[in-house]
Amino acid sequence: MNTETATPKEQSDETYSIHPLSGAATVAARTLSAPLSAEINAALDASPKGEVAVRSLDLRIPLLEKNDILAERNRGYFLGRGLAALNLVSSPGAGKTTLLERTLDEFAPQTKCAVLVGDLETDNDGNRLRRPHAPVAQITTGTVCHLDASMIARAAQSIDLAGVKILFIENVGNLVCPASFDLGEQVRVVLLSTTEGEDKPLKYPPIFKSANLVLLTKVDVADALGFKREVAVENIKRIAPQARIIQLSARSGEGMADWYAFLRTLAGAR
Ligand SMILES: Nc1nc2c(ncn2[C@@H]2O[C@H](COP(=O)(O)OP(=O)(O)OP(=O)(O)O)[C@@H](O)[C@H]2O)c(=O)[nH]1
Ligand SMILES: [Mg+2]
Repeated sequence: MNTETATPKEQSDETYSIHPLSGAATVAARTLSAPLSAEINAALDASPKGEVAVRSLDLRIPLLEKNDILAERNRGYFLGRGLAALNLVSSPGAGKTTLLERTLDEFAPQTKCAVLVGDLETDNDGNRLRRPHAPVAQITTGTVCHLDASMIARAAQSIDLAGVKILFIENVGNLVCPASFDLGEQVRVVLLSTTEGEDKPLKYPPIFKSANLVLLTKVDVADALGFKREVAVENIKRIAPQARIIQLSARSGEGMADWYAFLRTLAGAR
């Protein structure tokens, strides 16, 4: 039973909300994105209704570029703090939270980690991840099918990042939408589970093309499912030759040492 007291849900004028569940920030962090965000939002408000989606703004910042600008600010902020941010993306249920639960138990006691986790509704994943030694905040997006850079900027300020070397961002379970949204991460990790079939890299290429690392998860049940690991690896290599591949199971522990070695290298490089 976690003895920490959850802080009240943060009020927001946005449609999403952020709930620091453990390791909440005790002092207000410096504002990360508000000034730029306000400037861009003012320009958006000033634009005639319906036009913003199809033409450049006066600032010559198309709509999606707003996210990219905020993502670059996040990246600089994370680098400046000496932490590595990983964006974990996958279809629903590929095993993101289970992997992070085990990682927080086995890896985070030596190397301080924090987690921002996104879901449309519920604090379930955030509560699964709550540990006394790891700050965790849940972002509930409402109807939005992905996290974006402004959500991450606000959520990162809601927890105490002092001493944190690795910041995990568990994205909303979705193999399509998160591909277009840079969060300011250093490493994009795409999870493909054995329960999904070997062909997913071929059918959903954008997300795999954007990966730095692909984790083939739930390998403990591969044989029972008739899942052909070598075919999946071949498909990943075809679509994402740039990505490193690690096969693992957060249940049996197979491959977890490779994952931790990857994280250790990342943390050591900060
Ligand atoms: N056999 C097996 N099952 C696993 C493994 N990892 C996760 N699972 C199971 O897969 C289901 C989904 O796992 P989660 O960790 O909740 O998946 P998720 O990607 O966080 O799901 P969303 O956040 O809803 O997208 C759960 O029933 C887990 O117990 C694994 O390595 N092996
Ligand atoms: Mg999850």
